[in-house]
Amino acid sequence: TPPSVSNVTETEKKLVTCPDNPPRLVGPLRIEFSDPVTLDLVRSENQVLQPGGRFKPKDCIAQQKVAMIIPFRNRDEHLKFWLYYLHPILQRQQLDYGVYIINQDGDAAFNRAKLLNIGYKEAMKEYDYDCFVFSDVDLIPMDDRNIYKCFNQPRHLSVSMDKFSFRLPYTQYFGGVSSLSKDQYLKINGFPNNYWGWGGEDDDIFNRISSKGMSISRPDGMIGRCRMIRHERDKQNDPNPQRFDRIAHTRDTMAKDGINSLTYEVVKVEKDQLFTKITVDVGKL
Ligand code: UDH
Ligand code: NGS
Repeated sequence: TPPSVSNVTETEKKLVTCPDNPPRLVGPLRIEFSDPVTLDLVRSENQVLQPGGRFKPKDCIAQQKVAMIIPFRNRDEHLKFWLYYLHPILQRQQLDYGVYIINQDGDAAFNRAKLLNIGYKEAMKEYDYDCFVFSDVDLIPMDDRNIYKCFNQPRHLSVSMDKFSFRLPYTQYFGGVSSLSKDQYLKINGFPNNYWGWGGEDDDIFNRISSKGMSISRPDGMIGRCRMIRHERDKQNDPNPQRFDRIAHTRDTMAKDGINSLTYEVVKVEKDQLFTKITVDVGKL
């Protein structure tokens, strides 16, 4: 005879897949950057995390295993805000996730898209992720219903940024925060490795997606609101004069330039409670 309900202990309860609408979401969030936060404060508020900024819900099985990939160099103040706001959001979203800071070593020209490819590769070495969220370090969602997971089509998440008056700057815009499943990412051969300096790499990614017959999924404009932490242009990230020529030829170059041609050296791996920081030598132009 089956045990009566009262005899079933917590550990015997069969875990089911987490729901499409996570029950603890709160909707619109107050996001501000006037008072700085410390890593120790963020650590004390996120004691549920496993080393490396890893989390999985305990009362259900997450729908997706998501690697959060952040391209990074010398933005520690922004990173603290990102960790402060995002960790609790991602936990309410019931994701099985890890946070990867991909830190470009040295002071040659910044290469955002190559850092994102490295994040994909390094995260896959550690766990069987099926989804990748690529987020700039200075963008914070203003509504936790903007779920940082993957969808049937590549997803653009930062659709309504304060700096663009809460609108898309142009229809094809794919910058800021995006997500691709492993299959979607591999279908486009990952991202370009040869955009040094600022601009165009996100348009190249858009071109890759549309050339493979995929479309862009987006949250609605209210749920997709987000704030950017204001900053000046970084050193070694001036506009790349080659970017217009590059994005005009994505279709010809993408088969040979991407995750299949990625080369780099890992310089250092640091496991914090809040993140895994991987310092890499990406080479130079
Ligand atoms: N990033 C770094 N360090 C750098 C450069 C870029 O961490 O030195 C990362 C970071 O995650 C950032 C992302 O790359 O969010 C995108 O780079 P960006 O913030 O420089 O790009 P954005 O378009 O700004 O936001 C361009 C300069 C705008 C100057 C405006 C002056 N008022
Ligand atoms: C486009 C850039 C994108 C950039 C977007 C928003 O012009 O890389 O502006 O830039 N494309 C090219 O330069 C080809 S922003 O207003 O955030 O500075 O993401």
